[in-house]
Amino acid sequence: MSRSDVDVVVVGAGFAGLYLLHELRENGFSSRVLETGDDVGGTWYWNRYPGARCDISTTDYQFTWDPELHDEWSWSEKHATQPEILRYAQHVARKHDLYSGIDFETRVVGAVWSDESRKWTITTSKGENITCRHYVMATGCLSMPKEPDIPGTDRYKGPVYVTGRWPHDGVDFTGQRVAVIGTGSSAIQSIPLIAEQAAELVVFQRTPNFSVPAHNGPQPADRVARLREDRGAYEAEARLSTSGVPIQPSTTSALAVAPDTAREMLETAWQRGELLALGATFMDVGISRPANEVVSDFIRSKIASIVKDPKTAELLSPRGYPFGTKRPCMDTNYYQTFNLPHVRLVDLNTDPIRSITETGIDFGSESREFDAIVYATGFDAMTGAIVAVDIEGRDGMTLKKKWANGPLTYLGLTSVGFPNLFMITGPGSPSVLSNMMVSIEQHVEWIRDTLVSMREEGFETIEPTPRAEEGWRAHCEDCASITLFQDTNSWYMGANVPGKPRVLFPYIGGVGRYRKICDEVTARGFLGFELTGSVATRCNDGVVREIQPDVESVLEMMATLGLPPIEAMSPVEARAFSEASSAVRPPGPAVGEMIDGSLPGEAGPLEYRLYRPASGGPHPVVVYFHGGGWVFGSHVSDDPLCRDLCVQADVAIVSVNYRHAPEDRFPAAALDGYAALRWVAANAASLGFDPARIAVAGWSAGGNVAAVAAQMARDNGGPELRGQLLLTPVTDGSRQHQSHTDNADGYILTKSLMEWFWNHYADPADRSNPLASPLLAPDLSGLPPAMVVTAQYDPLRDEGDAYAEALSAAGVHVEHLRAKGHTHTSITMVDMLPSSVPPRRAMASALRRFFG
Ligand code: NA7
Repeated sequence: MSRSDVDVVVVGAGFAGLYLLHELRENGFSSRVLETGDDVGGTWYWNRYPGARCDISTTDYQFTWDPELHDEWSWSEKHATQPEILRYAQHVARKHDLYSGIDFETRVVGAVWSDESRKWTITTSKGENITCRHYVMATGCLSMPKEPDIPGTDRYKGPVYVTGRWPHDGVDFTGQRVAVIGTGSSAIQSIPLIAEQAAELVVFQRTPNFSVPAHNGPQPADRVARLREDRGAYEAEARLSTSGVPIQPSTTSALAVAPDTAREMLETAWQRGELLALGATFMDVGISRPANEVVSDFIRSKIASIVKDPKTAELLSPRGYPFGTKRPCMDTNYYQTFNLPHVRLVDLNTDPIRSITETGIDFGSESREFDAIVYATGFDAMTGAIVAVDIEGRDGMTLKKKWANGPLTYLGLTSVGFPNLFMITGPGSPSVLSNMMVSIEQHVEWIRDTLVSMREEGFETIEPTPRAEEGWRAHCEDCASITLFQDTNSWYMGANVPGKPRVLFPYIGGVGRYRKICDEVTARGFLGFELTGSVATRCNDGVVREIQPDVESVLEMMATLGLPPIEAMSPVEARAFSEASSAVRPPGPAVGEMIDGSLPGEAGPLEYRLYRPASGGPHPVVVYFHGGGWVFGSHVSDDPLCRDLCVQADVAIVSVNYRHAPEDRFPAAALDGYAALRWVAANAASLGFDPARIAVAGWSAGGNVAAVAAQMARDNGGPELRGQLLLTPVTDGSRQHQSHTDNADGYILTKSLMEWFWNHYADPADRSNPLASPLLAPDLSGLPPAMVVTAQYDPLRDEGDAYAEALSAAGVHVEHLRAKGHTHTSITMVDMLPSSVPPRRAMASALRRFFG
């Protein structure tokens, strides 16, 4: 085969390009690797600024695919310097004869797909056209320095240095007046070393960063020991971890420990000198602002204890954004450097740069001369290098145009309209939120296995489907929206480059989850991809992940507990089990007042709990019915949900117990529900409620009781209701709906558990009675406005949907929320699942609307 027509063209000879070249050769694919630089190394080739180091320990930041490397190469430090990592890359390239497969000093200037030939044509800076079946961008996430967006940059006559394009023979700042603009990782690593040489150093800071000490030295003893003991297990754990470094995830909330204990735990993490240690101390640092503040406060206190001038310490202290939502930094003596008399910090928020001048910088009310200016202003991250060249896919569409509002990919690996184009650590993959080595190896192996599989099956093209790509975008957004990342101006969000779309570019669901998803895509016959070849075409269209990521984590955690199915228990055992589970959940928000009492039910007293908001009354009131399949639960079993609705909707809630089956079967619960509603309405004024504003609400079987109570109120002369809020309600005892099959198992409420509930509650003959199955009522007109919430992964989904549709068809005003990615129980999990907040917020808004 000629060099101008190969199976695969790879752009970039960093760690990704090197490993991919090796794997392509091993598997008999012809290839060309094109590299702009004159040597291998990628990031570690370009970023030669003083102090450049990897922030991940050398026990973890190294290849695993060649086990011999572990014996041949020994790292001299815990965090390797740039020259050492570059030597490592060169060693790997020499050992595996990879230099011979790379065209150096060769840039790609164009790439065009042809549907006719089913090939890409790549044009290089050397004027060569190379055709290839597959085109892989191994261009790195932080390889395109950001254009300087500071006025007057081209006026300055002295030497200018950009951290990401540092001169190969180094720079001597001895005796010079130096300006450093920027305080990200590159600046934080280089400033202490530049300060050692410079006569005067002025640091221009726009946003302070959180930095933790590297405590560099030998490799961490505990990790070395684990590697020696069982390297395979260690590496496997890294691959399935959250960030690509084996760290046991915390199960402790930062808010659940005493402040002194939290400090001690954080001090231990601080002393470890590992980038991820502080964030991993508590389970909720990334998702809860108050929990994050515990860590942020700790770091600020450290800064205050290191930096002698309190004003400078305060300027260096990040405020207003959560720890971890901008890339945290690691340093050696960064904060200490500001104690040196010749080092000064300028806050650009109070003293902005007016202009770079011929001889220095005009800022605030000052003009200063400098002998050198260092731009440590960062990168056009994640997408900059990919869209730098117009990659023209099908129908003349370029990736740049397609991504104008944010990158659209399937798995961060591929994109619709660009057949046979692969990105390594592309946007939509864990990439910069992970140990890059782990993510690079996973992507290389996935691409390799995909190409081998296509060749074996006679396929020539692979391209994701629009549905799969949109599904992946939505999943990435679901993952991002439960974190604190979205409110911070970071390069993760594209916020550092003017005009760049604002989305979270990397996938934040975790390395392990991501790997499992990619493996699942392959195992399900390339789910979400269309494959074509001269012999066949195949398309398994679909969305690989729709469940909310935090809901999935809870299900995974529960699966590991191996709990017995409730339907194997007696009702008494099931009640005890339900109470025990309730005892360990977060309580929910504080309300103004809680009063327990009893009211007359249909056949005797019923307990209730009244939740009253702290605001002044009289409040509208919601009569609430708990879940528990008519068998278990009580007036207090949905306590967190009731508190949440009370606070968010600013309404009073009266949560009512009702008689339970099997002791009291149908229609006991329905009759008690209606009796309780009548009693609350009759006593509304004396209880401090607004008697004109009453609604019903309920979850699950309680949703059934609420819906039935609303029908009974309509048919029996009141009370008049302003609304009904039904959360994943039971509406139809026939259980013929498709969701009972689709979601039969695996989502806590199972098909067989639902059957167990019905068997305890009602005889088959009774189940078609509208008091058991409100969906089967002959007439649904004249009912109060409704909000019906159904969950995608709930056996009851379709009967809830059907009730919403039937109400609407009968002329009832209905708000119907289909909660994507949720289960029967997840929306009730207050303070446990961030993804359940929006549906509950919508429920509270509906209550407010009911009451005007
Ligand atoms: P970063 O982390 O993007 O840091 C760039 C820094 O430059 C940051 O402090 C920026 O402030 C600052 N900056 C950028 N533009 C300007 C302008 N116009 N004026 C003033 N200050 C500016 O890049 P690094 O190279 O340090 O690190 C990149 C990654 O490499 C790092 O996270 C590791 O993953 C390795 P801002 O915060 O935007 O206000």
